[in-house]
Amino acid sequence: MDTEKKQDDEITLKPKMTLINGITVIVGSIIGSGIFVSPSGVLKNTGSVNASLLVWTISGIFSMIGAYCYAELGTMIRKSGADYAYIMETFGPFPAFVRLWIECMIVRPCSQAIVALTFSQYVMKPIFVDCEPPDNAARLLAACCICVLTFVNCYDVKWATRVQDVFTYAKLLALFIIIAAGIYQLCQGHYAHFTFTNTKTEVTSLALSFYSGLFAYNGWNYLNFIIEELKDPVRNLPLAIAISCTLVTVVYVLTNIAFYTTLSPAEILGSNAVAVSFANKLFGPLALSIPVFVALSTFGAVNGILLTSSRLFYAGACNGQMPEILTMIQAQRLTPAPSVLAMALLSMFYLTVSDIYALINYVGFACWLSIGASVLCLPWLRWKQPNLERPIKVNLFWPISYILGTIFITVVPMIASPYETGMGVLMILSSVPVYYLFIAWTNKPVFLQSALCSMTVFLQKMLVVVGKSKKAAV
Ligand code: LEU
Repeated sequence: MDTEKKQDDEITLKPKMTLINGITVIVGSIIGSGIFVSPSGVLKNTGSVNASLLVWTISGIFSMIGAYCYAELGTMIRKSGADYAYIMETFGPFPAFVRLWIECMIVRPCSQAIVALTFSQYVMKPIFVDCEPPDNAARLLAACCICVLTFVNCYDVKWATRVQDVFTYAKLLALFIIIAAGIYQLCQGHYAHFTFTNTKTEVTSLALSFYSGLFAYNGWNYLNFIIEELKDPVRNLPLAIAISCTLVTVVYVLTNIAFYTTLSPAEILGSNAVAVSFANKLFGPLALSIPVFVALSTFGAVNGILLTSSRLFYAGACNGQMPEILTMIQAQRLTPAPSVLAMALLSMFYLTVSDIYALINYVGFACWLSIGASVLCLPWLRWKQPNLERPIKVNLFWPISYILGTIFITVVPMIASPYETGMGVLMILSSVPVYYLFIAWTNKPVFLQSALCSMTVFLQKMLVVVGKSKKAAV
């Protein structure tokens, strides 16, 4: 009885998410803007339609292999923060901090800003039919989208997962409509574009085509970030991963096939909103529904990124590698409000950067490299800690294949574009002074410690948040 009461009093994130919520978190995070904008990026670098379809299929399989490895890691190390927790457990605090830094400070907020911008551009498309929407208006609307979702995520985890569910169904519906139209087109004999003509053979462009494809599949590891909130994770995590990754791969490949039944390679290359061009050709007056669906899709993806990324901040703070305020949970709503707000503020900061697409290129290779490093934890832990309980044990063939794939997609572009790589390396290196100043330096002068402490208390009062198990102190 006492224990129950103790459990009741403890302020912590509760496992509220079911299998279906888990699937929608993954599918809803993966499907965002990529399937609507990446087809041109993939085609540009492969040269032919059939080679593009192969890249889309292989990217899906590659993501599935990664996700399968993450199922072993996630059920073995059941901690929020995923990659960060695995690297911490395997390689220690410094590499884990570097991973946390790249992901929290650059990759996630940048991706969120990009997806939010795609949202606002599609929302405004029906108003600005013949021209590009004004840049500032797009950024402002993207900020509004982030603010609304920040409120939802601070208010109730249930609401956040409900938003995720509804928008996932909406985006799947949009893709199913496109696929059905594609099947109809195929039955009418429209398959003239499916050839290998003009396929590029340079290794570099092949690697770059995978960058575009993999961006669209990115998000398959997001459920691992919030595993502490998933009910029965040993059963639900692997099931959710398997169902979502298969679904997304099939849907993405079929959607691309549908695009190519109707649009020529030249038309795809010339369009930065492929789905809209497709709909304009086939759906007549109903074409307007597609930008609406794309807007819904990206809105849901922003929610997925916010929901999962805030837990990364939270996990980092719980390990003493982020400010203490981020470990705190809103006393009445039981949501990690400070982490959600931190993520939202950073994303809005990136909305003010003039060329955020360039920024994400700089860190693209770091992103895949660090996911590869997390997969490396799997064989490493098998070797170093063979007795850890592993509810799922994958064949070592899979992590090794994934790591080889990672080496290909990171090393080749590194050699081909040293400038982007240099910028990426600089961003990674910026974590070193931060680590030594704020984390490794433990005996800071008293005035600095008390200043940091008063700031935490001030923010704590402002946000009405408390640390884990400290309800009585409120
Ligand atoms: N896969 C997502 C998309 O296509 C992006 C990712 C960074 C969540 O928009």
